[in-house]
Amino acid sequence: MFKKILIANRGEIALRIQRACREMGVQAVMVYSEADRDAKYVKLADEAVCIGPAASAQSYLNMPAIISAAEVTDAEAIHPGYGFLSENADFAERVEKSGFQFIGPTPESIRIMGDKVSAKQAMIKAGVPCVPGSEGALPDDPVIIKRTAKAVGYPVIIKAAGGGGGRGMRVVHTEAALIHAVQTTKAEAGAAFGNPEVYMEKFLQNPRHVEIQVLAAQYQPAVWLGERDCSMQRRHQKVIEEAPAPGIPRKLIEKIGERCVAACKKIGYRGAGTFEFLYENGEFYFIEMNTRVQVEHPVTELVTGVDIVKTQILVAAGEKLPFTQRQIEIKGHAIECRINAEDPYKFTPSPGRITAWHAPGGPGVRVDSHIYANYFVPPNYDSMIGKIIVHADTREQALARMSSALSETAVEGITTNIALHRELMVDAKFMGGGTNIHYLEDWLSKRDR
Ligand code: MV4
Repeated sequence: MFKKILIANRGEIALRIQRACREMGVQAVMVYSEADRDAKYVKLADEAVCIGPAASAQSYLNMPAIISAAEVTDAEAIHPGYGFLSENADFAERVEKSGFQFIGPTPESIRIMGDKVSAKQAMIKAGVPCVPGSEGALPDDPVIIKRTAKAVGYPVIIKAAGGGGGRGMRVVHTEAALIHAVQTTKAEAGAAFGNPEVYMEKFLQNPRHVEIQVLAAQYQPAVWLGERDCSMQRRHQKVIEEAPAPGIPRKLIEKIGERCVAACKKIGYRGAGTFEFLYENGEFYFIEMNTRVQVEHPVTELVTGVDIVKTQILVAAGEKLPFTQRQIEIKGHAIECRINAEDPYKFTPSPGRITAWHAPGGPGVRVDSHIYANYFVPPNYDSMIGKIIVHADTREQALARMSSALSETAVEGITTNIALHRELMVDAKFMGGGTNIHYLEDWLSKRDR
């Protein structure tokens, strides 16, 4: 096992990784920007290195500064967390070329999955069901583009190969609008991602977002850890996640999970990964793969009992998975609410000093957050300040447990979305389970004020 790991991230996930290190007897080196200098998790680290000013581009995205910090502290491995450099294949490559272990998949896997066209081709080859669409990137010939759309059937969606997570997409309803949409998406993709390639898919009108968590060690079968339903989102930002996904037949999910495991073998995948699917009319359609630990990993941890972050570290150190597929059992139901420092109605960020913080507790309640009373939420980063995650025997009990946890949570000095979560936990449709990716935005647009 490693003696020392550098954590190349901030906030709640930096603390989450630090906790895993401590439990494993691994020293944790934190890197931090000037804006995070006073954070408690920085003080709690075995060592800490300032890597630059508040702006992410000069600190958490600054590859030479992070690699230098690993060199001066003699760390053996780098955990990238989520966001920032976590899915940057060039970073993973530079980490390895500098003699450190990247805690994640190979640069090659990251590169294949980062290009959504090659990711989809890999999944088709591996037998994972995908959304019907173009075979690979669209050519320039308008005749072929129109023929493809006709075969797929309108509406179609044009997506950038370099996009993902909702960036660089355009829905097209008619042939009259098709060629202009393809050209515009291409131009935007070239400018935004340095890759003008686009592909086409059938546009699914009312899907749910259901994803499969996997963990893989080299030379060993991968294991899938059930699914998460992440359909409650606003502007491509997930707000609530849960496991298992309500109302989806177990047999069907098992079939998809096994396909994901087979795909891991086929592509030589290592580490934690998430296969994202759209689920509509009883069918799963692969859309993207995430090659990092995700914000919502705790719901899977609670229903499986597996520590995903510790396992990432284990397999990066070349150890075997400490469990087999047969030992994975989904127990009960887990729900996560992301707590954001934002205006509850306008959703504008609400950074500033937290004057009071009372965390919820009790059986089945987990809080993943780096905040504390008198903590200053810097304006430079994502507005998520933590997550409340509950676990109970049934979904109904988990909803009640979350309502109770939210009601005893107090954050003062800034505004948060806690009130929004409290309303959603007692919303009849959400309580019924199975709401689709449009539900939250529709609900918000109809709500008073
Ligand atoms: C789609 C889709 C409908 N049909 N693809 C948005 C994020 C990116 N991961 C893929 N996205 C979508 N792809 C087809 N063929 C609808 C979305 C989509 C969406 C997906 C998951 C969660 C929230 C979403 C919100 C709007 C659109």
